[in-house]
Amino acid sequence: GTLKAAPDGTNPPATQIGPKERPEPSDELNNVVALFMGDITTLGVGAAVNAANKRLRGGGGVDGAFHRAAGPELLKECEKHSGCPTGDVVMTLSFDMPCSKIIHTVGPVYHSYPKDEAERLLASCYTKSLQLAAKTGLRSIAFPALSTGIFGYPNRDGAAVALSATRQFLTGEGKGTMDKVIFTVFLDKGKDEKAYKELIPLFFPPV
Ligand code: AR6
Repeated sequence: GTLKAAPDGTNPPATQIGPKERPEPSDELNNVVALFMGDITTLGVGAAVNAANKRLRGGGGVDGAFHRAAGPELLKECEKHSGCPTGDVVMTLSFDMPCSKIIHTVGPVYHSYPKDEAERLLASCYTKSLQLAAKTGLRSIAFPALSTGIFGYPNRDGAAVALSATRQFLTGEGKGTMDKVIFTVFLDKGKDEKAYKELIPLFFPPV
């Protein structure tokens, strides 16, 4: 949670790691947030969030895993949509997957935006996914580490954005809407696991 001053001492750091002030500890909130190491497509949650691309036509990474797990019907349903802008969300059926719905969201390609814009777009993916799940009456949601794979968002910064947006939602407009918000880190990525294990207690401090 320490902030490094910019080398010239003027600019604020582009990405704040950890909240500005220690948030109010809450058992109720802490019980909502969970970390899962493994394949997101196996989870029987209300909404499983896919890290898609703007065309919504499948791809590699976790997107490939969603399409393999859901089956070919998913691509057919995605083809009904003209696409999805960066920072936005589209909901589809889940077909052969155990979750109730899939929320496809498109994270920013990290190097295509100024840092603060990339951060705003990534936060929007988390916030809009939570809003859409809540609006649909789904009380649990699982996220992959959006944008941190092929799209190149730094793992630790990405985790901070995810946790910050989630805390803001759960303590504000989304109060009481979610039983579980699960952050999944994939087996081959020790980096995300480390980032979430360090940052969860900063954004959701133990009581
Ligand atoms: N379960 C959970 N997490 C996973 C899984 C899985 N089965 N598979 C990978 N991850 P990425 P992005 C993690 O690259 O950076 C696609 O081509 C992975 O380790 O899937 O948002 C799309 O079509 C990483 O931590 O998504 C887009 O074009 C995280 O999921 C583009 O990639 C996200 O990595 C999106 O890139």
